[in-house]
Amino acid sequence: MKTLELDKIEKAGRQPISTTGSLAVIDALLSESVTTIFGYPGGAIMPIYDSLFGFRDKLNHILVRHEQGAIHAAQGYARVSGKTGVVFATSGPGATNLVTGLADALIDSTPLVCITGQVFAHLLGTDAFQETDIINITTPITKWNYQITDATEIPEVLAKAFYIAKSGRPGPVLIDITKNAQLQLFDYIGYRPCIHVRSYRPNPIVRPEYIEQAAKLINEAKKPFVVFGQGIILGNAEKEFQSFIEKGNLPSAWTIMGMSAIPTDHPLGVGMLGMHGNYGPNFLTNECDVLIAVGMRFDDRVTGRLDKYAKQAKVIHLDIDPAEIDKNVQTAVSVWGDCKETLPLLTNLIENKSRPEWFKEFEIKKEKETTTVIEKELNPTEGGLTMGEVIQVLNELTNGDAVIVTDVGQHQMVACRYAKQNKTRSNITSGGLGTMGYALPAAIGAKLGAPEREVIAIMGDGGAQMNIQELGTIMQFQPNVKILILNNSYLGMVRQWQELFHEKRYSFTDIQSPNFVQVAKAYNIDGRQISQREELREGLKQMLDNPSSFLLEVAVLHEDNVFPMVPQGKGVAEIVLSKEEI
Ligand SMILES: Cc1ncc(C[n+]2csc(CCOP(=O)(O)OP(=O)(O)O)c2C)c(N)n1
Repeated sequence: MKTLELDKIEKAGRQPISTTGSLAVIDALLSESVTTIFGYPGGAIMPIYDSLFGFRDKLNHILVRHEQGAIHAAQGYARVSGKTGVVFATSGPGATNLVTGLADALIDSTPLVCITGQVFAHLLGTDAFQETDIINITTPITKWNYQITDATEIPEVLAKAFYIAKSGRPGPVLIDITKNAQLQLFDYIGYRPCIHVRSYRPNPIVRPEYIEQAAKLINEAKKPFVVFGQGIILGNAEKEFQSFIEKGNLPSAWTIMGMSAIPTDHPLGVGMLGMHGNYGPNFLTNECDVLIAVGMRFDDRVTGRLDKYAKQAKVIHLDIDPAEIDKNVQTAVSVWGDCKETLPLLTNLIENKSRPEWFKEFEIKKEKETTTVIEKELNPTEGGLTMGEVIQVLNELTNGDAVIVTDVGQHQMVACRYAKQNKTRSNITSGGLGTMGYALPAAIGAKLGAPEREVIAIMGDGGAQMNIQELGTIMQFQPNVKILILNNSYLGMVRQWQELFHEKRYSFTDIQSPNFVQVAKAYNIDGRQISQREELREGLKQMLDNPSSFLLEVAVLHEDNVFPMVPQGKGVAEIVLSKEEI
């Protein structure tokens, strides 16, 4: 993009022009085609906000109600749009309020550039007002961070920040800029995007011999099984992945982060992996002969006890991050590379085989899960509402076209188990860090990142109260976000563990909530509370049909449990379908 500063430089015959550090920040954002910023101002970032004032028509700044809201909103924005999320925060408490979101974005590979203000350089290390050493605080939770104390560094450092955030395995970058650097006039010669950083290899060269070895293993396999993660979505390789599994006729299961990379009703999709994933894919991980992992990182919630994980299988791992290969699971063949590049090479070499017996095993397990768990969860006829039936009716009303943003807990697991999703980038959740309070701000960001899509935030009554202040952001900026609170009057997931593993000692998990509908109404957001089965469809319809944001609180069963479950410390084949089996 041609920016205003560049215009001036061209007019000046490509001579340096005198500009401030803060205008150079704005110029960097415009050059990187940033259109949306989530932020909150304060003393140490005021020069940047002052420069932003003149560019409000080009840069849509969303004033959140808490910096944690800003960073989760930027995450939601990045996850649905594939762009880099941008955050502004001031020094001290503004910056430390970003910590949870940075950790979340790092573990979930979300590209962010966070710009924090910092005290004047001459005050650094003096315990100045709102001084905090955000660089040391965030070093282990950023892909890269850097402090700028001189304006001349701004263009190059920001270019590097955007490059590092988005390239290779994406992640969050934090750039801390002292106030003097923001105010400083310097000779500016324009913004140059970064395309290379020494010793950083985000695009590895693919080695054909490993592709050949992987193809040979797949072609010889009797029971091949694909497990895939978010790498497919991050690599925009959904089509390549679908061609791969379709050509090989390979049963494929997703991690929570990989969900929606293929439609959830794809005939080769055998369900979700993980502690509360589906019975078949978890159990049969320990029956396959070749396990093909694509863009996933063998998280412990997926593997269960590692020494009991897929020991019989030869493992092929395709990943862009070499640090993930052989980290948790020993591979027979590793294919280091961008799966958009590696998958078509592999597809070329694999054979199409029908494997009726192997697919039958998945079907048998699915039937068992359906009769013992799914049927009761989705189609109860008496008693209180279940979370599953809420998701089931929502599927019918949205036809699987909505972006589902979940918080953390039982509702998250139930939503991910049962939501129908037709399009990629439809499942936005805090997978790796499990951050309660994520959903409401992330949904705001998701709506801004994909305005044409229906965005539904699904939360528990606990998590709903963790960033509830972001209703104020919705009131002011009017993103059309639907808010669905599944209220079981407990911190449900912790209560479930207390019931199953702590002899039902419910230690501080019964939580009181405000009248959520009244709270929403105080923020000018319409809402409704329902508790009866007869009201469910009509209540959800009212929410979806409302032309603007709407909060629907559904009172669900208080002590329902999410099954199946791979109990902590157990192997994936020790997955249980009910509490009696524990
Ligand atoms: C910030 C944060 N604090 C604590 C936890 C631990 N935790 C995981 S699930 C959960 C309960 C969530 O309760 P609620 O939001 O009501 O959802 P439910 O499980 O009932 O669906 C808690 C406390 C967490 N994941 N995140």
